[in-house]
Amino acid sequence: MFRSKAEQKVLEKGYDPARLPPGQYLTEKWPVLHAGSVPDVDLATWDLKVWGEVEEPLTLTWEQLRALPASEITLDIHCVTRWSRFDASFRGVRWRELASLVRPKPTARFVVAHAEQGFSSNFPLEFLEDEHALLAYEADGAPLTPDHGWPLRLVIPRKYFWKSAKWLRGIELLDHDQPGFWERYGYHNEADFWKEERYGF
Ligand SMILES: Nc1nc2c(c(=O)[nH]1)N[C@H]1C(S)=C(S)[C@@H](COP(=O)(O)O)O[C@H]1N2
Ligand SMILES: [Mo]
Repeated sequence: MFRSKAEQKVLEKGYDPARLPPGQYLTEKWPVLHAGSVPDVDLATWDLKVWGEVEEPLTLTWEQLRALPASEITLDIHCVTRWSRFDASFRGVRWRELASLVRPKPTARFVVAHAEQGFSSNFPLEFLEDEHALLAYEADGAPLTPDHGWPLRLVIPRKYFWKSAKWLRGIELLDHDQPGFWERYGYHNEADFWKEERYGF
């Protein structure tokens, strides 16, 4: 059976090559990728807002967020620039902890994640409800570093990693889809890495 160089490397490292989506290669480092600069964040004034199609809009301080029950996930992450990292682990808060506070309306079907400096990303609400989705403040057993999104980043499964907004400050629920930052620049709206939905609609 023919295997690409990228698949051979995955095999050599002892992983199942079926974990590597088309057009990706495995990296053991964790590359840093974003538009703009790493924001200065002051936890004393930081907050997280949840609003839109919800019964009870919410603003959480850092202490309030950290007081919510924590969960851990492990998943493979895939950047549209073709690097993949296996078994990335994150610790943080599941959406359901916030959902029980804000109570999404039945009309809530889509999400816009809002980050510092105007970055945003969009996806259907079911991806936030996924058991592998997280609002994460730790990665690989340590607090997020500033360049990976400290103090809080999203982790959205089954989509290219650009949907996983770093420096998260808000979750907006909508009854319609609304393109985010990279989506407006021509990145694919769905971003399913198994279907290679990289650019274009
Ligand atoms: N706020 C913000 N989040 C962002 C981005 C960004 O430009 N700004 N880039 C995205 C992209 S394209 C990728 S691949 C991942 C990279 O996360 P990492 O730097 O932790 O690997 O962050 C995503 N989240
Ligand atoms: Mo990316």
